[in-house]
Amino acid sequence: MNLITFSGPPSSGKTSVIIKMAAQLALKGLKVGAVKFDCLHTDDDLAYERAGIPVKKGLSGALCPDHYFVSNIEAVLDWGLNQKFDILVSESAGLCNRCSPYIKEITAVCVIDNLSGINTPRKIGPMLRMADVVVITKGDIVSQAEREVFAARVHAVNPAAIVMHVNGLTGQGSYELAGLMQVGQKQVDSLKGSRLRFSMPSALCSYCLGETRIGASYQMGNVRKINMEEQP
Ligand SMILES: Nc1nc2c(ncn2[C@@H]2O[C@H](COP(=O)(O)OP(=O)(O)OP(=O)(O)O)[C@@H](O)[C@H]2O)c(=O)[nH]1
Ligand SMILES: [Zn+2]
Ligand SMILES: [Zn+2]
Repeated sequence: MNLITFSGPPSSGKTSVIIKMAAQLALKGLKVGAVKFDCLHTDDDLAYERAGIPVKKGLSGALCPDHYFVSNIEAVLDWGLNQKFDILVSESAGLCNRCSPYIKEITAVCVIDNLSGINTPRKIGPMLRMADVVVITKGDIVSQAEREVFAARVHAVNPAAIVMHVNGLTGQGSYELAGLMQVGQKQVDSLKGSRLRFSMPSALCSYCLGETRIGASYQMGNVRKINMEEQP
């Protein structure tokens, strides 16, 4: 089975793109399954079901969804293997701009949309910087000039990535994406010994553990203070 990890900011079009891509892969006789990792709520499972794609979902609650992803991806992989999928796609809510769910040697796709603003590529960290493929959506609602500036900003942050334009509504570009996903894919039957592409920063402070009180005496662990003097 192939494993592909998709990530990207909220509402960037991940589910839409994955569903359009899966339809192209189904035309080639490939069985695709999906898993959605999110924080508090998702209806993506319903969208996948409507599209005839078997799906599991996991909600991380108070944890960073990317940390939760890592702790659960092996169980999900086993599910995919039992279901005999040809391709298992994981979709992670890109809520934590410090982290990313990408694993070395497992194809990593970042979905980012033209509407998010031209500074977004610089803000979203390893999710974009460490992706193999960057899919840009919503090109239909911006001008050609905006599309070009946005793509150039993406390229500046991740020059090694293959950048593709996909319309999540019409599916335009999904044929090419499906083709790309089949190139050089490795069969994964276990993630034993695999490593993340990026060591996720530990943010273990009192507030990670549920503290609500404000004040220095409640702040323990990994606490960092803003330098007020350094700034004009
Ligand atoms: N105009 C336009 N709308 C799009 C495109 N791709 C997705 N959308 C719309 O954008 C909205 C969000 O799309 P989703 O596919 O749910 O995005 P997502 O990244 O999976 O969202 P979350 O998983 O909730 O973070 C939906 O209303 C889609 O119909 C596109 O290329 N063009
Ligand atoms: Zn989604
Ligand atoms: Zn995180």
